[in-house]
Amino acid sequence: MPLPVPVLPEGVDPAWLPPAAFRAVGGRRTLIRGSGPPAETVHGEVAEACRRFGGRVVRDAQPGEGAYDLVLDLGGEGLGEEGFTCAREGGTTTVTATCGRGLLYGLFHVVRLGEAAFTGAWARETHRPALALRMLDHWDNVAVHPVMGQVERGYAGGSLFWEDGRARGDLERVRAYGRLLAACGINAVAVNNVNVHETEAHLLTDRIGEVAAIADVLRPYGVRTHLSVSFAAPVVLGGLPTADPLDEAVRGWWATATRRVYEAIPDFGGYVVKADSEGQPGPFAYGRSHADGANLLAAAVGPYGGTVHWRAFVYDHRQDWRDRTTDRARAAYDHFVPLDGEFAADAVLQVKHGPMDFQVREPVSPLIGAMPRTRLAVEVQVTQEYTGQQRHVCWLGPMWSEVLRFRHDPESSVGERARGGLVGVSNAGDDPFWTGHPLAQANLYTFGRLAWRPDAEPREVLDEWIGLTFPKAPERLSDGLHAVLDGSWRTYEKYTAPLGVGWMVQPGHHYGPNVDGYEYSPWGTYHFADRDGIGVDRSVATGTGYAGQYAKPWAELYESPGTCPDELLLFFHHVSYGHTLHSGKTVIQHIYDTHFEGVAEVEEARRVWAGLADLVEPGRHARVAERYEEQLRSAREWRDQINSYFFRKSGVPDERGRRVH
Ligand code: BDP
Repeated sequence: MPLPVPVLPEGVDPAWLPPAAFRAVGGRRTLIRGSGPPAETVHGEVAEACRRFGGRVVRDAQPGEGAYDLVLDLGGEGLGEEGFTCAREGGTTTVTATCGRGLLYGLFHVVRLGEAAFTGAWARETHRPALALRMLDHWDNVAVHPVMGQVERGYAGGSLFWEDGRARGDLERVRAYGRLLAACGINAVAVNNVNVHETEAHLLTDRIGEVAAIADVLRPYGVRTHLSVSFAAPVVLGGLPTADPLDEAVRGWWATATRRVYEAIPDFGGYVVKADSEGQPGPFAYGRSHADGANLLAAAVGPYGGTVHWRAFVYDHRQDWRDRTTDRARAAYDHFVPLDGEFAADAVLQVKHGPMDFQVREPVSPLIGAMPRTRLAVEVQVTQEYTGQQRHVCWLGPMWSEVLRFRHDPESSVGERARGGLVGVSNAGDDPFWTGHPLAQANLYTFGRLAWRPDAEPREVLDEWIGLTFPKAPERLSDGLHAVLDGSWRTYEKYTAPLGVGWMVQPGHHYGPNVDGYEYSPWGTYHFADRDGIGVDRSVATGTGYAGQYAKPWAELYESPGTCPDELLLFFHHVSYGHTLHSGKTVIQHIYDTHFEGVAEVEEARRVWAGLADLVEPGRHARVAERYEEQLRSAREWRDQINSYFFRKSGVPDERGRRVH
């Protein structure tokens, strides 16, 4: 039975799959061969497109019988679970896959191509994802948390999955979400927060039925469901006296709990664990290592084909800020590198892309280059906690692409090292535009596509997003969207904390400037600005030694202010305000200039957007326009506070005579 396309509630934006995106597929004669859930999904999509645009769809005839414009054939061999081929010959476009998910991805490939999929002829191309796991972690709480709300660091309304303390009864919107995810290649979702509070802990046991209901609606879109669990579950849920990973009763408890999970969800993806981090329980309490902890859970899920995603975000958030030798940036490497080779095959170590915490500019985590015998997943933050909270436009494609292409050594890029997958903290919620800021949809889409192909050109991915979201966009619209999105990450960087120093944000909620907010804080994130200079000395020679965690040539390059790239200078070094950058400017003048430029760029983007009013549907246009007002207000606040702060510290006026105080 064809699976009907999900029906969106009135007023909900269809994001990158409006009906018009299927125009080219709709008016054709299509043959679908093969069965199984994703093939039914494919059938439903094509049937709906035919209903709208004419054309017809036939099941299971032989390709030769009658002439078809499009053949979607599950008969291919050797393409794995997700691969497909696409070819066009004699007026027929043929997509072949071995498994249903491949067929689904093949259909969305054709949708992306639009008319071009039915023009000319081309030889068979093979498409396969570079990374097998392309996953979103939702930091969603089932119950509304008194401080963090329902979605921790969520800027798009409430949770898509949970409402009023339980799984939504109507999961049609979740089904529509699965469809959007399939169209950009995402194949896994963790449905609850990594900070597992008491209510959420029960999802693992007595509330697994709610998770199973979600898994049921995501499955036809090839999306597997994962769960964040508490390391203390055997104590909290099982009443055992300990959660010691080497204790037999604890191992037995996890084995039983996991068996029940798989009875409810046979294709369950596995567990996500934040342990010994920011107050979450972990193996340290029992004098055990994080490999012991991860392997305990790997042993539970492994026999069923599941994986444990063990997060490397482990650091001491009760540091003494007067002690200049402790350095939060070192923590993940110091904790985990000694454990390389000790993790079980079904354990994946999930590492944030930078050593700190999703700042607008960080070096790539040295840990990613230092654990060759461990399956690693790289984690990025799609939700814009530190990049404007979906009130500012900040398209992160270029940043992620830089990370994924970075090479710790000549052998492999980060994208190649991420054998355990690419994970993003989701930016979606129950907002009518899914992501609060309609342009933040581009981040979600880009994440999925870069996970499929880490070496893809982000600008080309953006073109795809534009084409799918605004089918038949006139050139002026697509130029305008590029104008406001392409450089938006660098614009954001310009008007916020300078040169990689990070963290000049309001503590707690992390929106807007607070020059000394984290300066005397046990969380361990400092800039050390005084009257003479600014920056954190992380050199081996005189600083915390962090630079030494990299392989050559990076260790050498970062070690000296003379060779360190400008954009990371203050991450690695404490320098005087008069220090000259490679750009030829002094640090203080760079700060002033970038802050003026950043605001001017936001003003310009706001102007460009206003000029697109006739080309964008009014509700969407108005939402973005309203957010630009806030972005501009906030960018000016950043500029004024940062410039005044550094003027007062340094006493150096702007050489161009602008007001900096
Ligand atoms: C930080 C967030 C916090 C998360 C934490 C994490 O501020 O809400 O719990 O990361 O990744 O960025 O666990």
